[in-house]
Amino acid sequence: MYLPFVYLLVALSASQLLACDDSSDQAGANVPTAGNGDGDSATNPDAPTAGSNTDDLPAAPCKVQPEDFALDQTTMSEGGLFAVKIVGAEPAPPAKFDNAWDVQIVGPTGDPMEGATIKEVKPWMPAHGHGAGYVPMVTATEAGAFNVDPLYLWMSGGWTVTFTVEVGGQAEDAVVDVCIPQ
Ligand SMILES: [Cu+2]
Repeated sequence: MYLPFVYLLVALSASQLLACDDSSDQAGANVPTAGNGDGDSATNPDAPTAGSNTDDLPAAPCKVQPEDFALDQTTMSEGGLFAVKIVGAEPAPPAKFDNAWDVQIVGPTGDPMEGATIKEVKPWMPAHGHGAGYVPMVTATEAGAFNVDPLYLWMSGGWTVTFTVEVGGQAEDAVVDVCIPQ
């Protein structure tokens, strides 16, 4: 009974160490996603690895199209508490690899919500079950306004970028769909 469990632990630890090494080589200051407390991160191929052949993976379908992306587009949170408004994007529309966004957390009036804080920004490719490899850094620029960098969308296809935001002691998610072209 014990041996397989021990082997699993060793395998998980080794994969986390490898993920950390990979990420620190590529982007000094950024914290790798593996080991940030997501229970499933150790078992997901979260970061691209050198020499991995992503051509073998099935295409990740897009819910939206690249040309649907527009600055000032808003995405409502799941319970209607707030919306994420993308007021700046580099590049626009989003492209493969590095992206950076300026967002506002807006209320029903469309104005930035002063007390809003972003708890987490999580890029995810649902079709393949992996993330971006780097935890985006969130920097408050004004009340209710934030810079998010990097959004490392390293594969073409459909991604979600989930914003977990707290306003007045309540937290909700808003899920922004992105399509990265070839
Ligand atoms: Cu993928």
